[in-house]
Amino acid sequence: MNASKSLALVLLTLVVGSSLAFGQTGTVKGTVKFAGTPPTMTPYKVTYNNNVCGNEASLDRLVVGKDGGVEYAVVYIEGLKGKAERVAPSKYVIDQKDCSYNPHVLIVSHGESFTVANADPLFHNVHGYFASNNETAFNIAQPIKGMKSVQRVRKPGMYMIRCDVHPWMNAYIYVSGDGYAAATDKDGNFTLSDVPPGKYKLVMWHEGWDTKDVSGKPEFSKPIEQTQEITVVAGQTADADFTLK
Ligand SMILES: [Cu+2]
Repeated sequence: MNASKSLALVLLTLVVGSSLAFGQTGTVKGTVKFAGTPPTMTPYKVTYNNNVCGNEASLDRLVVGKDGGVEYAVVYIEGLKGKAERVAPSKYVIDQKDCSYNPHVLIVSHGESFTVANADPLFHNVHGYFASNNETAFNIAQPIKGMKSVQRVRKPGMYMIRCDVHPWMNAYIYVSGDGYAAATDKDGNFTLSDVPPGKYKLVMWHEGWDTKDVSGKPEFSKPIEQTQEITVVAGQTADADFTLK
């Protein structure tokens, strides 16, 4: 076989192979939206470290974009375990800048590690809690600007992160990012791709936004969870929309 014929054969194999793979799985796509006018989120008044942290901090509890789309909701398929992404911890990063966590919600593949970085010239500690019972999962001190720490999270589920020095700093890590979990974008959109056909329970988790001040530390209301049944058909897209109010 000459070179151009064998190249054609390779290309044909690739095309057939990828279309088969495409045809065997489906997609789940949808939105998380806020119905009506969202409540006004009061910023936290910062009274120290103002040169770095500013005078007011957003708690990022309810972030509503275009057409009521809600950012930072987590959508996942319950009980479906699949392709955990095997990637370097440097791909999963929570940065601390201007006394705020970025991103506010991070999805990490189960069994993997993530990096926390400190871009601020002051002390932050990254205190991770199991969201299920509020017990400490990890606690990392980062006193110096430029520090990076790698943390492994073996147990799947939701983790909340707080800074004990700056009580307004809060973020979430959802561990199980095996392709069947996603955080909504700024307009409330999510996509789960390469889902094997079947009937599933789709879960939408949102951290909740009611906040009360307890001795200068914001305490948050319970997260909101909604579920719906979905049917995934090979080569098709199942739509799933959620509404918060
Ligand atoms: Cu801090």
